[in-house]
Amino acid sequence: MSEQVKKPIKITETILRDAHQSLIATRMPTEFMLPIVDKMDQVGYHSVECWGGATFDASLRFLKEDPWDRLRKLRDGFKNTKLQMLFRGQNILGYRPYADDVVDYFVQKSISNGIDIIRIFDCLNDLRNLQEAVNATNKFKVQEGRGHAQVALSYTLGDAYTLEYWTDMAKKIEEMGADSICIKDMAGLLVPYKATELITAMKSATKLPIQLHTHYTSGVASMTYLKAVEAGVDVIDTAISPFAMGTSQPATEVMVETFRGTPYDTGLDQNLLAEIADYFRPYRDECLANGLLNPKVMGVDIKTLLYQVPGGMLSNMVSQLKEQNAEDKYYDVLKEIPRVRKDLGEPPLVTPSSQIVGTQAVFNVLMGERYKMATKETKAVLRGEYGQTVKPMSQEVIDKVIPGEERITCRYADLLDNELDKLESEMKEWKQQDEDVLSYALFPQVATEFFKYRQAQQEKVDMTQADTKNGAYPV
Ligand SMILES: [Mn+2]
Repeated sequence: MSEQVKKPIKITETILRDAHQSLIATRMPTEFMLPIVDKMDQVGYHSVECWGGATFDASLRFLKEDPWDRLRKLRDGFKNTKLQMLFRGQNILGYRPYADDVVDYFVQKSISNGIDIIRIFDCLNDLRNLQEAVNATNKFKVQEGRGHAQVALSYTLGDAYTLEYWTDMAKKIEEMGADSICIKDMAGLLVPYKATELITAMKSATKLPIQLHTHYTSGVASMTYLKAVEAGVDVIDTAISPFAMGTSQPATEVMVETFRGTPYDTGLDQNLLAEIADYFRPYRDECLANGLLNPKVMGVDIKTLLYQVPGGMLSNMVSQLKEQNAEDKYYDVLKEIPRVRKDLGEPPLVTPSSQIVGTQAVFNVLMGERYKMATKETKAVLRGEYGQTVKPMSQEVIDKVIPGEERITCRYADLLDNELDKLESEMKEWKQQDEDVLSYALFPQVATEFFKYRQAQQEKVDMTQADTKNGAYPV
């Protein structure tokens, strides 16, 4: 790039979604977010990521909040800034594949309640699992006058993941009607000079804007952003400093300062960012004091780079081994993880494939015989229910784990009947808004508990007008 050509880098702020999901188990309540929204709205971010991922589950399960209500309140406050969410393709925000009618309706309601940009990913990078959500976004974009379908590729390393693989995917994403592409590096595996190669190659393959999302876990993230920006990336994901670094994103203020006075100058106001950081800093201290924020997740976890395994997956594995009094098997399992990953077609390791591969590796080591026992999820992957992997799965393992069973080669959701009507009939006694059926679809038990809680709260409010003389209170 010649020095005269200006290309301001755009910033997606993650404090209201990934930053607190990564550092404090997604426990930031809506009431804490709202007072700072007005100030955040003045910054001029490309977007604020604030919904989806684990926020939906955590709101209902732990915070006893209606996630739809959070979205509407944030939409009310952010008058100028685009709101962004993370969406797990055909799994929406849940843990099973849904029929297309549920995917469509969830996309529609996300947009109509306030989402602008939907970042859609699949743990196998099987684009067939993303097409319905992209189509739905494009459809409701026209209807609502708001919406942007971003397809995210889960970044990973391995023989199959060549520059040709990534550029080929970029072309396919453009063909499928997406508005932009994200490289989603959930484990912090993309190192700086590889970022130069990757972004250069992808920019030459597609005209779509490219956004880079990474985590600081392995310690290289801000250098990776620097090289990616020099190679032409359009948008980077950052977190305001009190909730940056560690397992979260690079700090917003640091990246803004890095590019100041260069052709990539973001133009964002450091004083305004400082005021926003001032708001979140005491909350960080509070989270450190109450244990919600563990100082362990703030450092550099170099094992992530050495073993190419996401940090969260390693800590799961350690606790699984501890439960079995088998901590001495740690290195055996570490060696087994890439073997299982190969057997299953070398998928990226991201929710849920990371848990499936990790758990199966633990089983293989502890049972003393590989695939003597296979989990329900391993079987489903081998049957093709999660989609197509980049490499073929091991025939030997298929024959051992699901002998004689039929394997699926079509898009799994093509086998599913529409299910909205059935879901609606199951939960109709609790329904207070259209969106409730979607909360129920994603988390049937958790949502039902929440609906009961909500009703009890509402009845408590009614209590003020209750017949106090007769003590006729709902308890
Ligand atoms: Mn992330």
